[in-house]
Amino acid sequence: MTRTVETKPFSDQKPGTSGLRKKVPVFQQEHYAENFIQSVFDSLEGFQGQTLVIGGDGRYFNREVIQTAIAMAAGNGFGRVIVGQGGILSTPAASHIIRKYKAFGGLILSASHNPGGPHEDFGIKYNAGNGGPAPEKLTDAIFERSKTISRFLIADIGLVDLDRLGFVDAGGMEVEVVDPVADYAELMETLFDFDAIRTMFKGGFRMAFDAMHAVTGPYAKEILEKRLGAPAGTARNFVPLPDFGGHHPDPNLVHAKALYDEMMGDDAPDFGAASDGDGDRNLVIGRSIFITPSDSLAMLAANAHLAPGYKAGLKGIARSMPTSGAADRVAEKLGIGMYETPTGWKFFGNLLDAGMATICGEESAGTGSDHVREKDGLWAVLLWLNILAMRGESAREIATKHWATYGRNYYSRHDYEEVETEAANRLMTELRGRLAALPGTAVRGMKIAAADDFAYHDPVDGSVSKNQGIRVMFEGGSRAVFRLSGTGTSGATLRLYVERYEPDPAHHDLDTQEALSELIAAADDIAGIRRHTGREKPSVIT
Ligand code: G16
Repeated sequence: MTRTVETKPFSDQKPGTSGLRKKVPVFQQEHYAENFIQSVFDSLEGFQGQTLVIGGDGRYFNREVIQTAIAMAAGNGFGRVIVGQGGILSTPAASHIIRKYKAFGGLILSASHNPGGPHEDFGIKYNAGNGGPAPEKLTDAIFERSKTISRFLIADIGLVDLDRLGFVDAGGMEVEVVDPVADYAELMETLFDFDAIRTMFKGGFRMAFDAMHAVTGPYAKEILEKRLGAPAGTARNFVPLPDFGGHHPDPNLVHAKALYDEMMGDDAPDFGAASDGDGDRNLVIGRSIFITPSDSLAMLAANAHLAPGYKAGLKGIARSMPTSGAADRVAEKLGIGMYETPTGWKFFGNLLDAGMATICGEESAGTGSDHVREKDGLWAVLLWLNILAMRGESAREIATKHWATYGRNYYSRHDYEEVETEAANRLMTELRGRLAALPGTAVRGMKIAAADDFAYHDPVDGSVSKNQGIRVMFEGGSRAVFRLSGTGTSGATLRLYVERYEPDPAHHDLDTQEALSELIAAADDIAGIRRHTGREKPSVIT
C-alpha cells in the first residue's frame, strides 16, 4: 500500500558539485532524506514501470536510507529496483549497472571522500539513464522542487533483506539484490589485458592498494588478487567500514600518507594506489614518485592505446578547468580534440555521449573514460598496470620520459578548509571586482596576461555555466585559479590551484612547492588569502 505523507520543505537542499552532502544529523531530521528523494522523483518524467539502481559506499546511515529509497521507489511507481548486496555499489559500478541494464537512473548514497560516522558526512546523488551525474538543469529543478515540496509517496513494504542475492517482491515492485562487483569486474576484463598484467605479477611485480576501508575493498580483492593473481595483502584496508576506520577516505598525500611514506621508502613496492569512499577517485604513486592527477591524466592518455579497450585511439580528451594543461599537450600531439569544462564530472557527460571525448580527468584525483559516465578509481589503476606491463618500465621512467617529450607542468592545489563562509565570499567578490584591472599589471615580476571568471559553453547542448572559478593567467603560460569548493559540508573551502610550465628537461627534477613558490606568493598578493581568511598556510596541499 502506498501512503502519501505530508511534509514541509527544507531550504538547504541545493545539490553541490556532486549531489546533496550534509552532516548525518542533518539527514536524520524527520523527512529530510524523503524530501530530497521525492524532489528528485518529482523532477523526472516517464519512470513509471522503469528500473532504478540504488547503492552506496557503505558509510554510516547507508542501509537506512537505502530502505527508504526502495520503499519510495515502489510508492512512486518504479517497476524494478536493482540494489547492491549489503547496500554497496561503488559510484563507477553503479554507473555501469545503470547503463548495462538500461535503467531509468540511479540513486547513489555517498559523500565521496568526506569522513563518515554518526557526526560526519552523508550524501545522495541522482544519476541519469546515461549513467552520469544529473546535469545542472536537473539539479536546479530538484532544488526548486525541494523548496515547495508538501508530500512524499512511500509504499509499506517492510525491510528488504539487502544481504541475500536474488529477487524479492516489494509491494508489486521487483527488487533484485546483485553482487556489487561481478558486472564491474567483467567490464574491466573487456578493457584491459589481464593476461599481461597477470604475467607481470607472476614475475614478482609488487603493488600496494589502499582501499581506505571504503567501497573499493571488495572490488580490489576480486580484481587485483583473485583475477590478476596479485599476492594476498596487495589490497589493504579492504573491509568497508561505516566510519572508514575513523579516517578520511580521501586518497591524497595527507590522508594516504602511510602509503606515500612506504612508496618513498627503501623497500617500496613497484606501484602504489588508493581510492576514495565511493571508488571514483584514484591516487597513483610509483616507487619514489608521486604522479599528480593532472599528470596521470596526460600519461594515461598518451599511453592508452597500449590497452585493448583503447587500441583504436582516443576521440578526444576533456579536463576540468583547474586541472593542469599537461593533457592539452598530449591532445595536440595526437591531433585530437581537447575540452576544458568546469569542475564536476557531470560536465563531461555530454562530451562522452556525443563521442567527442574518450578520456576525462580532473585535478581532484578523478580519471575516467567513456566506459561509464563517472570517474573511476580502479579503472585508472588498471590502465596504469596495463601500461606498466606493456612498457616494462617503472612509473618513474614513464613519467620522466613523458616530461622530456611534452615538458612538465608543475602543479599544486592548496586548500583552505572550513574558512568562514563570509570571509571566503568576500575574497572572491573583491577579486572578481578587480579582474578587469589586472591584465597588464605585474606581481613579483610576473606580468598578468589575462584574468577572468571561467564560463563554459557546452558545445553539445549550448548551455552556459558561469562563475566557475577565477583564472589569473601570466605571460609565459603560468596561472593561478581561485574557486570555492562545492563539496564541503561546513564553512567554505577555498581552493588555490597553481601551475607553471617548464619545457627544459634540465629543470624537471625540482621540488613542486619550490618550483611554484613565487607563483603561490603572487596568488596571495593578488587575492589576499591570508588577509581574508586569517590563515597563514593551507590545510591541505596536493
Ligand atoms: C566531486 C566531483 C568532481 C570534483 C570534486 C571536487 O568529486 O564529482 O568532479 O572535481 O567533487 O569538487 P570541489 O572542488 O567543488 O570540492 P567527488 O569524488 O567528491 O564526488
